[in-house]
Amino acid sequence: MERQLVVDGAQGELLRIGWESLQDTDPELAALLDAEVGQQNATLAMIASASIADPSVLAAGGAALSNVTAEGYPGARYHPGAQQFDQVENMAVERAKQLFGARYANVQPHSCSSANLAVLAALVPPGGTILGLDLDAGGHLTHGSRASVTGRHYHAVHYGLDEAGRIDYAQVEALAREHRPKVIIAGASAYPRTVDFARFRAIADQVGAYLLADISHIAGLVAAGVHPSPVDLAHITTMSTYKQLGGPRGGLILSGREYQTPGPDGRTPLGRLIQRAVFPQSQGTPSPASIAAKARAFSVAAGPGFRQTARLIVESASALAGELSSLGYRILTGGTDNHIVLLDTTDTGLTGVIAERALEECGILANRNRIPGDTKPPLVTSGLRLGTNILAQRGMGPEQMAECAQLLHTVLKATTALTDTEYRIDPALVATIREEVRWLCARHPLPIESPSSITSVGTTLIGVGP
Ligand code: DSN
Repeated sequence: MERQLVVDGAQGELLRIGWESLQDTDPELAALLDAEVGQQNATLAMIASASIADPSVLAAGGAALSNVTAEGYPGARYHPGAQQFDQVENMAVERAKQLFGARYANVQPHSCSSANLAVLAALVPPGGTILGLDLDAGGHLTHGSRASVTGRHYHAVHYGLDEAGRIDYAQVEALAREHRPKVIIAGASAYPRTVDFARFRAIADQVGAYLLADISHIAGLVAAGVHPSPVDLAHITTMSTYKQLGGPRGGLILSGREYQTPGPDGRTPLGRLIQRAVFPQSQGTPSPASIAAKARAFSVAAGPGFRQTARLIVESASALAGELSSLGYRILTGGTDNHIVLLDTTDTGLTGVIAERALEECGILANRNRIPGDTKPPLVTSGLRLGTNILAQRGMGPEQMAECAQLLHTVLKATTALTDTEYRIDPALVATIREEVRWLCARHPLPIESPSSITSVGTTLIGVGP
């Protein structure tokens, strides 16, 4: 009789046994992991590059599939034993294509930085010219910053923003005509406005460049149809899967109607070039459990709940920008079209890093960010970047943004800078704000929150806990 290979619930049992074993054998590590869940529940996370993974995504990422080593692609592996993994990877590819309306997907990149490196390696010879948004204007390291290999191995030229803080498309065009880049990169890490991918494509066509759209920050909005999609406009689209997609740490490469367009050699289709550029040219073995988690996340993102959250993200960010403006803060570009609100901290007398640290003490997470014309170094900065991804995942909408803005305002107003990095704030006020934040979070629990943790936060606050 054939041996039974399918054991219902085996993976779940393994996760349960694993957790029990961790608690028994490594209580210190288990306690840290537990504390992280508690902290995420009780903290107002406004990190623009973060989202919360559904528990089913976390479970897939912890699967025994992780034990499979299989280089290559489904059906063409360099190791045996990839029956399940082949199906999982094909599933992830198909789900990614369906979610974004793409014709080609590569789910193997370990991050979007890896994805960008692979795409550039495929399309640009060493020393070739690339054109991307300047880091100080909101670009990303892998868009040609000198701090990244992309700024060292390629001749990187940068466009910036106009006086209103919007992408200066006239400058993009002028620089493209002058430098004839092989690749133009459209994408940002700190840009609160809609990106005009059609305009980028028109410029790329004028100079015979490939257009790479890096949508890491707005992947969720694009998937939900809340931001215009670049997938059929750009030659290649890249993204991280965790920033706004609620997926695992990882990257994704897509191509739409250009997937069969010839690469720089005039022959090889882009899709085939990218396959090779990821494996074997820039990565070895893929991460099978991460790919399973991506497959799950793409499925979650295809659901109606995700679209609703995406709309809430944008409406909340806009409301937050409005509330902060009325409290007297200078919001870059005067508002936002996406999930990002950029605040200039100069008028508050605080640097970005002080604002970040004072807020963190009070249970609010937002990170420092350089702003155009910033005179402070990257570890200090004059800006604060806020994001509404996780607020919306908590079910918060525009009606909660007055409360969030008021919490931010109370902390920033009560903070006194002593130097660029040192500050003073009344510990009693910190304690009060922390409780207010915990209470707000308890009223809007995360998808990862268990009923018992909701109760314990609530009872602590009303003082009837043990
Ligand atoms: N790119 C960084 C950010 O936007 O925060 C991290 O992935």
